[in-house]
Amino acid sequence: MTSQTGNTARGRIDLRSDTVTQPTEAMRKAMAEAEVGDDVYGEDPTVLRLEQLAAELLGKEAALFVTSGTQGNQVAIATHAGRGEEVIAEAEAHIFYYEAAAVAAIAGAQIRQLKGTHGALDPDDVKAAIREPNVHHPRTALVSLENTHNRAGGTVIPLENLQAIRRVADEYGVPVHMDGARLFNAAVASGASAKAIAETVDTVQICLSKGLCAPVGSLVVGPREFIERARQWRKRMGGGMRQAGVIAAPGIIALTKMVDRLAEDHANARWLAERLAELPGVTVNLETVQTNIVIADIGLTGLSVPEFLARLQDRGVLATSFGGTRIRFVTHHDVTRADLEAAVPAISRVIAGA
Ligand code: TLP
Repeated sequence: MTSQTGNTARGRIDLRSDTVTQPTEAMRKAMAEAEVGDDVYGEDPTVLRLEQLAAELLGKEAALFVTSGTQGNQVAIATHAGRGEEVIAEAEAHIFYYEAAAVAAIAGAQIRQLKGTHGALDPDDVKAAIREPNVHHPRTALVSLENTHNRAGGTVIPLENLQAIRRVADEYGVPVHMDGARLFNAAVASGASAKAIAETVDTVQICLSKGLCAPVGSLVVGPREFIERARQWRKRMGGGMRQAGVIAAPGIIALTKMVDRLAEDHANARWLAERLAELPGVTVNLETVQTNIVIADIGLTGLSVPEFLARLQDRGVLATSFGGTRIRFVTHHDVTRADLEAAVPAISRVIAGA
């Protein structure tokens, strides 16, 4: 089964996430031919190449290959923050919402949630949330940002906002981490380089297995001394891998060949969002459709989300529940415009009860 036909061959249009993509043929070939060694000994040449490439792309000293976005965020957070400390994050950040309370369970820190606007924090709120030294207060160990912001609908955090938060954090000597699971979507959508975005933070987590089509893996990128400490956290969390070049090889293709085409996913998401917004009972905030995620509120269709999703699945289209009356659709490499042209009438028929 090739990457192009992966979803089609299963007879379905899978819009649940950009994580569902199949590796491309070039990725499968690179996996088969990867030069490997034991990465816990630092001897896997392909992993080393991937780490160096990621560091260069983001303008940082070093990078660490990890198993997943969650592991990358948690390795980074545990390296920045410890037991009894505080991490400032947006109220619906992935690190809070979708990582099984790992910040509490692993680093032992608590999250201070701040409500953002389309995922962006107000720098004044960040300033007000940084703790003054006092016996009653936890130490503010980290500000963690997310770009693009998943639960805000794949929104891009404006560069000026990141720079303003950086200035506040610098004033108080607090480091800044970015959950950049979809950093390249932010770069492609905004026209800012990944390096310019990464420059505003100390450490970044990037995912290879979202829109970039690699089968597995993420990287934590930052200062060399930080990455060496993060390496021990990765080992502690069971993420020390051996001949990991086999999975690093498609990651190199992800970073070098798969970034520019994200623009196609963004155009497809926009197209889908505009069609969905025209359907009776469906509400879409088009302002938040900035990358490859579309959030549709189906509250006025009279159907519940589980009913809607089940009926849609019967028609060969998959999407996910996003809480309340909302559904998330994500575009990616393995869905074409033609797939979306077929998905819209299917969605329309679900609403019509036809
Ligand atoms: N997000 C997944 C689910 O966990 C919700 C998805 O389908 O969108 N940060 C952000 C912003 C993410 O969206 C994700 C994945 C992660 C981190 C975690 O990456 P993995 O799944 O590799 O642990």
